[in-house]
Parts: sequence; C-alpha cells; structure tokens
Amino acid sequence: MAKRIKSTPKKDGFRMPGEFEPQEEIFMIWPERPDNWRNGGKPVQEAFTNVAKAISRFEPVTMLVSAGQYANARNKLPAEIRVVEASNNDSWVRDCGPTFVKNDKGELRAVDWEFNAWGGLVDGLYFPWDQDNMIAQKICELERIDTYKAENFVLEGGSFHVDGEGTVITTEMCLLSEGRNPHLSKTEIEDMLKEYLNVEKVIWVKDGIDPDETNGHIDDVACFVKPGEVACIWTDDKEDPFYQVCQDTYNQLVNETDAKGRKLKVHKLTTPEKAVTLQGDFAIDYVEGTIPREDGDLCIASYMNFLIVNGGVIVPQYGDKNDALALEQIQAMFPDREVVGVQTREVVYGGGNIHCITQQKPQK
Ligand code: KQY
Repeated sequence: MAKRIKSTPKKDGFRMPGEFEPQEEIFMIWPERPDNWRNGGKPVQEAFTNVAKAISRFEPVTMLVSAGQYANARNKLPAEIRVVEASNNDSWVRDCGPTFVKNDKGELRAVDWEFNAWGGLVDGLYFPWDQDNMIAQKICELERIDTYKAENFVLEGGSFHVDGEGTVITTEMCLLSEGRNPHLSKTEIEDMLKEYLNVEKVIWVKDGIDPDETNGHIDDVACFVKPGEVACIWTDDKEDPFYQVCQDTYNQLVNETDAKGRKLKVHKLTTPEKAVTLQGDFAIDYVEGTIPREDGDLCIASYMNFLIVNGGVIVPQYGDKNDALALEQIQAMFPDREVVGVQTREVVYGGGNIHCITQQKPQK
C-alpha cells in the first residue's frame, strides 16, 4: 500500500513543482454523470477524447473510468491512452486528485487534500462526493506514491498555482469561503499552504470569475508561466462580465513580488470577445438541488484554463473571434512549446475546462 506519511512536505524537503517543469504523465477522469453533462454525457465524452488525444502527443495519459463506462471509454480512446477502472462522482481530477511533490533526491510523494465538492453541505455542487475524495489515494496506489493526508483541510488543485520556487497564488473568494475551512483563520490557511506546498509566500488575489461553481478558482484567472512570470486574463471591454476581475487582478499582480523578491512580469491573456453562453438543447437529468440551466446562460469560459505539458500547451477554444488571439498570446508566453487549441465548449457547459479535468504527475 502507498504509505500515509505523518509529517509535511516542508519538514521533509518536498515541494510542489511548477506545472511548466518536466512531467511524467497526465491523469483524467471520464465524464458521465447525466445531471451535469448534457445529453447523457455523449457530447462531452467526445471533447474529453480530443483533449486526451492532444495531450498524448506530448506525454502519456491515464483515464480513470467507472465500471459502467469502462468498455465505452476503452472503445472511444486510442490504444496509447491507459484506461483504468476507478469509481468516481464526476470528472474534475484537478480538484480531487493528488498534488504531487518532489525532493532533490528524485523522490516523489503527494498531498491528499480533503475534497468536498467545492463547499460541502454549505454550497457544494453535488452529494455525495465520497468516491471523488478517494481518487487521490487511488492514483497514488496505482503509482506507488506515498502520501501526506492534509487532515480536515479542504482544498482543490484548481484553487492554487505555484512557481516551484516558493510562491503560491490563490484567491480569497475560494480559500476563505464558508464551505471549506471555516474553522481556520486566513493566517492558519496560509500556514497550511506553506507546510503542504512548501512555499514561503502566498499571493492572495481577491476574486475569481465563478463565485457560484468553484467559489472563484485561480485557474480561470491567472497562472505562472515560469518563475517570475505570470499570465492574467484581460479585457478592455467594460461590458465583459469578467471586466472587474481582470482589472483588479492585473493591477494587483503588476505590483507584486514573489518569494525570491522578484517583481512579477505579467502577460495579458484575452477573454473571449463575446461572452460564451449555453447554446442549444440542454437536457440534463434532474436531481435534488439541480440548478436549472438554459439556453443563453453565461458560461465561465476562460482561455487561462489551459494545461502546460512537456513541449506543449493545450488551450480551450470556444468558436469565438478571440480564439486565435488567445493562441497567439499563449504562444508568445511559451515560445519553446507547441500551442494546441482544442474545442471544449462542452466541457465549459459542465463548469470547467482543460485545466480542471487534468492533473499532472511531475518527473522525479
Ligand atoms: O474545477 C472546476 N471548474 C470544477 C467545476 C465543477 C462544476 C460542476 N458542475
């Protein structure tokens, strides 16, 4: 069994690497729940397949899948994608999966956070979440990785980004939300991040762009491109629903320094030209608590929700006029990587995007 270590990454000299550091593989979870994914999950399964194929040009992909969908997923995915049965509640492995940490001796371990579906009984998005809360452990068992259990500390991988050199960026809207760790003060939450990610500096951005789904994950708003450089969503259009968050975050980040005292270089990344909205039939199964979704509803569509892989960047596309501009801007941030766009409207209809549905395991 993968061991539970009774210590913290900081005490043992393990740190979370930046996403831009070399990776070994990417994990995903096959989507199926008909109360979240429209039309029985069939359109989104095609989008997940395309994301997995795009990633697998650069590095191996493992797809976790429920018993009931195993044969279907195996059949839809190309042979080079490993398909492994694992019970789950939904497909957001960024949030319920492990956060891998490494040391300079080439050893890997992982942090297993508490997962409560983005707010538990206060404002969580589904119940139960027990299977998702075991995904981190199951991935670590598969990979023979020992884990640190962050007991009673709720956190999702999409709510923070690190530079691998001592800095983490996150949002107050999410980490200080009522449904996560109301028993802890802001300072105590900072201390947990410092211990478990092995960082010295926490940059607190105020808000994210999706108060209702993830309570404002940072991975729709900003990320590290490399140490000392961040990307931040941007629009000049005052009518854009994300205008205020763009202004506030950009103006804060250009004045920030990181753990090493470097002033951050901030790259602007466009928002879609036209707010992305639900289009067409939206047949989802009704369950207690289902939030009705209708043609024309605003989607949390951000180009920031990309995934960095070895030699590439996999970027959401929405069929918007700014799709090409976003690819150009991201290419300029990552001149040594191939930028690949994938049409992911169906994923955004379910509440997230490429970064939310993937989790990287770093190289040792
Ligand atoms: O990381 C995410 N963006 C997850 C969102 C979950 C949405 C469920 N409808």
